[in-house]
Amino acid sequence: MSSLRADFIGKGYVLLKGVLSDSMLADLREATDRLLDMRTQGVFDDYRYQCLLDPKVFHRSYIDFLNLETLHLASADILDCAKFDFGALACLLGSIDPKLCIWHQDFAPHDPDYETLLAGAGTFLQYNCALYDDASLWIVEGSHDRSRTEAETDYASGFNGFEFISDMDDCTRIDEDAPAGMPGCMNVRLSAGDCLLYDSMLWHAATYEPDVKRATLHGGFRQPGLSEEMKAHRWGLDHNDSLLDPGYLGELGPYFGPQLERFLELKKMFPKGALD
Ligand SMILES: O=C(O)CCC(=O)C(=O)O
Ligand SMILES: [Fe+2]
Repeated sequence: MSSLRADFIGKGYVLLKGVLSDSMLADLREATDRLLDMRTQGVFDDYRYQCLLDPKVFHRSYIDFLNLETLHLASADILDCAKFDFGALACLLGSIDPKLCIWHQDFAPHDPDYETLLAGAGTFLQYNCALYDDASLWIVEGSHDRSRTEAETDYASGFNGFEFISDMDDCTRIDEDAPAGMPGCMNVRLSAGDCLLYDSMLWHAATYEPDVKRATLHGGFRQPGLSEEMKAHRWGLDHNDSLLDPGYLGELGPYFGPQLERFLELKKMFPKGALD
């Protein structure tokens, strides 16, 4: 087994330092600055832009990013397959007010796929690739392939009834150190150009600080076949409708080209994606 894969399965994440060149960073920042301006103008008011390949915001640098060899080869190593499925591309943008994305695993114990997802470490991954220094994310290392501990459940239950993204003030009334009070947690500090590949079954949380500019590319890959097997792995197929007519994207490149073909096949099979 490659050491990247062993590391990923063991800890639930791998940090790739400096995967974006200066010129790619500059191009991507040009693209995401437009998103941040749109948010300032009130075009949308979310903490993320979900479909970066949408023609309203599309920029060629996103295709260059999706063909980035280092990211592709590391993902192939971790997933132990040369070709894998693409799970859409979003951008995390922080918030205009102090917020906390509360502690969660992307799928909770009541989800029918929960146990299978815990058992599937190394078959799927999600990434946060930072265009600006980004210390938003918190994780509990090693929590991706085991049941929740009582201490974790107790701490998280302090925030029961809270919105997924809540006012930081409300959270610090529960725990003045939130999110740092979660047992065994650590803060992930990404420098611009770093990329964290992680298992979305890790306990994770994120702080959104208005004074800190954030534009972090967020997407994922999964082994072929998982989308057919499990609803949880159909994330992204329900949106991105513009990709059905992808001429506007131009040249698709060696990695993203075949991934888009397969994405469109899956989208036709599961038009409602994970919402089915
Ligand atoms: O903002 C982040 O880095 C994490 C967001 C997240 O965990 C989610 O949307 O499920
Ligand atoms: Fe999450």
